[in-house]
Formats: sequence, C-alpha cells, structure tokens
Amino acid sequence: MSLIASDHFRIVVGLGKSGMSLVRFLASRGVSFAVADTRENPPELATLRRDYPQVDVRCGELDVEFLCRADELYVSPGLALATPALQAAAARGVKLSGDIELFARNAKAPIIAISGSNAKSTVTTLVGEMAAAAGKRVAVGGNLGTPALDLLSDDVELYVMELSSFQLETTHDLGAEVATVLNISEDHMDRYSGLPAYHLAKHRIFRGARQVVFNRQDALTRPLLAENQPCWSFGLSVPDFKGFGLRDENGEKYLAFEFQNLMPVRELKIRGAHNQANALAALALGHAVGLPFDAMLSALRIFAGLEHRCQWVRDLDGVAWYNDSKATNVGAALAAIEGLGADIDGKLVLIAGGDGKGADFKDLRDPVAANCRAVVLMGRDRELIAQALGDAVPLVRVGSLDEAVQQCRALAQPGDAVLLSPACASLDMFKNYEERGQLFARAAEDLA
Ligand code: UMA
Ligand code: ADP
Repeated sequence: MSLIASDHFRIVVGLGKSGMSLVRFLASRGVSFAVADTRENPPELATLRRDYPQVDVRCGELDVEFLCRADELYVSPGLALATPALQAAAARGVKLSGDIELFARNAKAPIIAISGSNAKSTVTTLVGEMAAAAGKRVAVGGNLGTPALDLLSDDVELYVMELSSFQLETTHDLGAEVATVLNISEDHMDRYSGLPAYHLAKHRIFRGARQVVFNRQDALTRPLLAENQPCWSFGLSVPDFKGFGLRDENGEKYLAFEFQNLMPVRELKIRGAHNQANALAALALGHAVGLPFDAMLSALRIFAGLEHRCQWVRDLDGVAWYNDSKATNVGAALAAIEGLGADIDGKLVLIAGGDGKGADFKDLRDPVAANCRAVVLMGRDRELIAQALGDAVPLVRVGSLDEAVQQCRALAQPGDAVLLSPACASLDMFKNYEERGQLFARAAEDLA
C-alpha cells in the first residue's frame, strides 16, 4: 500500500528528536505519513530506515509539490515557519502544526506549561520534583529533552512541559491547566523580526489555559486574562493576595505565599536571586495544580540545580570556577554576572562569546564594569561583544576554550571567581552547550 495515497496524509518535516517522536506516534496510530528534512543526512535517518523502512523520506531542499500532498505538516521546532517552502504550502491550504499541538490533543492528564527566555529547564525540573515528592505520577519533558509525544501515557497524572517559542509557534490550542512565561529578554533574534514577534510566539502558551502564573517584575510575562481566570504571581517583592514572593522577618529572609512565610531562603541549595525567583515560580505552578506545600518545600530543600547552570566546578588557589555554559543569551549571562558577582569577595573573570544569534550585547556593559576584573572573549561574535563592552574592563581575545582557561588562571586573584557564561550559543565551536560546559570543566579540573 502506498503511504502517499490517503485522504488524511501528514508529512513530518524535520527528522531530529521531535521528528522521530512524531514518526513513532503516527505509526502507532496507523496514520499515513511521509518525512522530509532539509538536511541530506538528518540525525534520525538511520533509525527511521531501520524501524520504518516503508516510510517515504525526502532529504535535501524541501519540495513544495511534495509538501502539498499533505493536509497537515508537523514542522520540527528547529525549522523556521518562515521557510519559503513551508509558507508556499501554507498559502495552498496545508495546515502547519507541530509535536506539541498533537501532544495537547492527545494528553488526558493536566498540563503545566512553562516557557520564558531563561529558567525554563530549572523551573520545569523543580516542578517535576515537587510533583514526584507529592506522590504524583508525573511526566516531565518537552524542550527539556524528552519529546512531548514520547511522554504520552494513560498512567500519567500530570505533565510538566518546558516549551520553547519555536515549539509554541506551531501550537494552536495548548489548553494547559496552568501556563507561564517566566521572563522575557532578547533571544533567537536570528529567527524573529524583533522582540514583539518573539513575545507573540511565547504568549501562545496561554491559549486555552485554565490558570495563569506571571512574573510581577516583568510586565512582558502578563497575558490578557479572561474574566475570572485564576491567576497567580511570583516575584522577589513582598507578596500580596494570590502572590508568591520574599518577606524579611527578624533578620531572616523567607519564601512566602500571600501573608504566610513558607521557608527561610537560606535552606535553598540553589544560589542567587534569580534562583529564588525560580523557586517562587515553581511553588506558584505547583500550588495552582494543588500540590501540598510540605511536599513542594521538601523538594526545594534538596534540589541542587542543573548541570551547566552556574555550576561550581572547583576551587584553586582561592579562586572558584563556575560553569554557566547554558547562558546562551544576554539575559542569562546577566543573571549569573550580577548574582555571582554579588556573592563573592573579589571580582569575576568572565569567559564570553560564541554564536550571538543576532543579539545586542550593550546591556552587558554596566554589569561587566561593576563585577568583572577582565573578560576573555572567544568564538564567532567575540568582536561584537568587544564593541559593546568598549573600555569597561580589560579584554583578552583567545582562539580556544583551553586558551581561555589558561588566561583566566593568569588573570584571577584570590577571592575571585572564573565564570564561563558566554551570552551566546555554542554551535560555532562546539556540538552543543553541554560539550562546551564539559570541556570547560575538564580544562579547569586539569589545572595543576
Ligand atoms: N534542521 C534542519 N532541517 C530540518 C530540520 C531541522 O536543518 O529539516 C536543523 C535545525 O535548524 C536545528 C537542528 O536541525 O539546528 C535541530 O532541529 P530539530 O527541530 O530537528 O531539533 P530536535 O532534535 O527535534 O530537538 C528539538 C529541540 N531543538 C530545537 O528546538 C532546535 C530541542 O531543544 C528539544 O529538546 C527537542 O526538540 C525535544 O523536544 C533544544 C534547543 O536547543 C535543547 N532548544 C532551543 C533552546 O532551548 O534555546 C529552542
Ligand atoms: P532555559 O531552559 O530557559 O534555558 P535554564 O534553567 O536552563 O533555562 O537556565 C539557562 C540559563 O539562565 C542559565 O545560565 C541560568 O543560570 C540562567 N537563569 C536561571 N534562572 C534565571 C532567571 N530567573 N533569570 C535569568 N537567568 C536565569
């Protein structure tokens, strides 16, 4: 039987992790589909050919005529919807969707949906840990790593999903039990026309949401609310009704809900003001779905944070070394520079640079001037950062991460910290941010 001659025919566009999860899902439901990818040799091609040899797969430049045989295209998040062939197919009436849309249509348990420019993975993981501590059968994934469709199961009681703006672009009606955009700052400006377009994509997360969580300190995270729609807020200020925040009492700082103190901040293992905001956001999301405070607080007490996010690597001669390789945009690097800068006695020696994704680096200048002893610059866009920093601090250009580590060793003084927080994606020099972080940690550990 030809898979192409069907009334309801789909094409999976992109054969990475999302594409392969779509293939498994559609095949298991007996849906007719084919696969296309702009790459000659997409990552999951061998798996597809081995497990689904009957599926028609077209690699290389997208063929509009082929795409128009489908009534719906499931487009991978890595492929921009502005891709001309996708736009041409859409103009001819083909619907553009994605894996999250299909997941939402098929999920039977409530969904906690989490987006934002930064902190998505940290908050998603934390909410997952909170739900597990409360005894829920919880599935955690999405942009975090496990594709959403691979999580679908009748056993699941709660889904906690990290969603990127790329995934939300192809999601039409998520219908989350509770949705949040944690914060908004510039990212992926190589894919969006500007901040408004990026903001619009993020706010699709609120479509059909029953409840909303927003950040009191970031107006861009507030959606338009339906009348009587339950709504919770978080922020570092003192909370009021339906709010999570911080309160000082007798010289002790507490995580608090409305007028009730929940836990002293010093009991958190994750450090820095940005992580206190993350803890409060997780509490708000968990509370919205009825998780009890005692379970959520016990999860908060043991959560030590994720790898590559301001992760301590070692101390050497009075200098602490931190790996914040996941800081792939300016907002994330700022949180680390200001958070860690305030926590140490000395100054920071910062390693920055890589693929800037079209970002404007000017916001780095003042915090770098206030917190850094020197900045070691590497990667494709290092001169853009150098221009933005001007004469704020001494700048050292290097050609490799190993060289950067050697320079940091020479520049840092006792009481200082060396911080890899690149404000850029890694793809110009590394496979991904994990590889960049691992190589940094290894080079730092190898220092005699
Ligand atoms: N690509 C092509 N041609 C295609 C399809 C993709 O060249 O036809 C390229 C893309 O430009 C991209 C790469 O292939 O550079 C991967 O894209 P993909 O859509 O195949 O990615 P997946 O393997 O499906 O992984 C995606 C997310 N990746 C992206 O959005 C780029 C993963 O998030 C996510 O974990 C996974 O789905 C499961 O849900 C990663 C990510 O970098 C961690 N996300 C971005 C971020 O966090 O900033 C948004
Ligand atoms: P995401 O999944 O959105 O990329 P992560 O939790 O992986 O978020 O963290 C990414 C980067 O953002 C890390 O460098 C981390 O230190 C930084 N970060 C974490 N929380 C915040 C926050 N609330 N505001 C700004 N940056 C943050």
